[in-house]
Amino acid sequence: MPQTARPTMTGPEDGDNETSVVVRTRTRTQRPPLYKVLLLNDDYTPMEFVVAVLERFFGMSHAQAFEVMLTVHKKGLAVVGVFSHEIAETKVGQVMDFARRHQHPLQCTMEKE
Ligand code: TYC
Repeated sequence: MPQTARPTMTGPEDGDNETSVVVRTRTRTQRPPLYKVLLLNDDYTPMEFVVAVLERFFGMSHAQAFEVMLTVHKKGLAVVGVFSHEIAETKVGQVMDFARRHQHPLQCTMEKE
């Protein structure tokens, strides 16, 4: 049998019916949700204890801590920090433990921002 010579073709037009498609996938960067940590007022926890809590667990200066404590005292609550879920949970736990160990009814909670 005589061999039939054919020109060599490669690539998108080589007759294999393949079509090249450029696919661009949009990258949507997800920011992790943030949580507000709230300190609540009560009638019994001493002011200086609250100030100590804000200095110890939220890295506030004495003046800043005193100011925030007074805000909670007057308004009923204040946001004392905004954190990732894990850090917020840790802060709430630390404050609640510290208050319980000192037998103060101080309440600290978190809520999604
Ligand atoms: N209201 C308290 C008092 O008069 C002081 C206080 C401030 C308590 C802030 C809790 O989160 C608080 N001793």
